[in-house]
Amino acid sequence: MRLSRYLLPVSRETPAGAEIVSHQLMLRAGLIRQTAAGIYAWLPLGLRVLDRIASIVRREQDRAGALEMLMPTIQPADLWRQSGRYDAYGPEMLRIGDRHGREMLYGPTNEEMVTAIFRDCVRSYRDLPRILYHIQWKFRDEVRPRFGVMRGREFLMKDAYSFDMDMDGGRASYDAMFTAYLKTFAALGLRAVPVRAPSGPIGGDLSHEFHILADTGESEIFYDAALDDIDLRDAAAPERLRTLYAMEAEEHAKVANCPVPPDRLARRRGIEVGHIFFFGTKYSAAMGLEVQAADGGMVTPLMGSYGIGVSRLAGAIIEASHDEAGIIWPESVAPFDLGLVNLRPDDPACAEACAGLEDRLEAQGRTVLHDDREARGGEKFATMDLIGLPWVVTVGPRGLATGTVELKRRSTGERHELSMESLLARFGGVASGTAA
Ligand code: 5CA
Repeated sequence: MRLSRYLLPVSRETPAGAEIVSHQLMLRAGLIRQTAAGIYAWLPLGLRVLDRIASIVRREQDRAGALEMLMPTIQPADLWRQSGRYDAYGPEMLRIGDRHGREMLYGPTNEEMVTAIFRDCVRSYRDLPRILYHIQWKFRDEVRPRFGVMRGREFLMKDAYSFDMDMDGGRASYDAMFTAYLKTFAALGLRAVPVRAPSGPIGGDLSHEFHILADTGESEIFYDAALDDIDLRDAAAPERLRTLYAMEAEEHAKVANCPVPPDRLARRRGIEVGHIFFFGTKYSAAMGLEVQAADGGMVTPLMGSYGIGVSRLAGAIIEASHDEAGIIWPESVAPFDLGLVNLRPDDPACAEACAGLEDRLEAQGRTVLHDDREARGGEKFATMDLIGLPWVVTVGPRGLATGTVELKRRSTGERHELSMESLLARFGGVASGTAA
């Protein structure tokens, strides 16, 4: 992609009203634009990141056996009357009337709708267990939308819903999602701490929030520092993470005898990027979902719901990975794998070398943002640092004379000269975006 044909409104100035670094950087790097309080348009560069985050979330849901579907954003109020949540939800729900005067709403979540759909599709125990999910926009009329996409009013969520015949099945679905979440966040280059959340009347430990540790997080977390040493690639990691102590400050304050010795109790701020619940028959009973069991009797399935803040993750990743110069995208979600800076677009040899490199890297499955604009080198480097592509290749007349280009790694700043052939070999053949 040539930058001269792209839409990348970058800015040097810290935008007014953006309090945290991820919000500032998302605006400055031309990823998003606010269109109303808590509502954002995703510009071309931002959309690439959002799509890559969503596809990692999708991949891990699919691997866990969940089935993707797509439910509408607009829902009839009657559905929510069946569960009793229409009035209970309060002013956070955006209520809409259609031209016939029917009461509608913009969905803040989908328990009611998925339960009604499942109820209408399924009759027998043979159709269970199932986990259904979708990645869809939600609307919550937050009192105080802030921090950009972190606490928006319109936001993209992955929400999954499990249906099981009994408690053992319900627990297995919950565990499968728990493990899928750890894999998802690890693949996004993040270390997430599963925090036990109060689970209401059901009790037990069947609700967890997943937090990314960052100083600007809205929550405060107390946890066993042994968590920091767990290797996520270890097969036993999910079980250890589930059992080690981690609580939000408010819950931690209620714990009479904290099992963690004071010198091992870590206290950090966190951003909630995922939340999973097991709530039994709460919605299935209210909405009349019943299936026939093997013995002929009728059973009300047990359900859980599992959310990930897909758009919030874009901000959370930046909070966890940036420096004074800008964003440092993990390779798995970077909007382009490489930046290509032409220091002298007016020099035919440089222009030809860059065009050739762009084509060949793309043919090898790499995505490239090629800065072919007439602008000073310093400005181009600053833009590349700001938008945080993992690798930047610089081509100039001096290097070309000896057949070399410069390769810089954004995360460490380390740079070295290499031939174009070694560059192509280094970024060859792999579609996933990891350099050798
Ligand atoms: N029905 C359940 C799970 S499917 C549910 O809605 N859970 S939730 O309220 O915890 O939301 C799930 C995730 O969405 C949160 O963990 C958070 O990452 C994200 N989220 C919630 N509210 C917002 C918001 N206002 N802006 C951005 N992301 C949000």
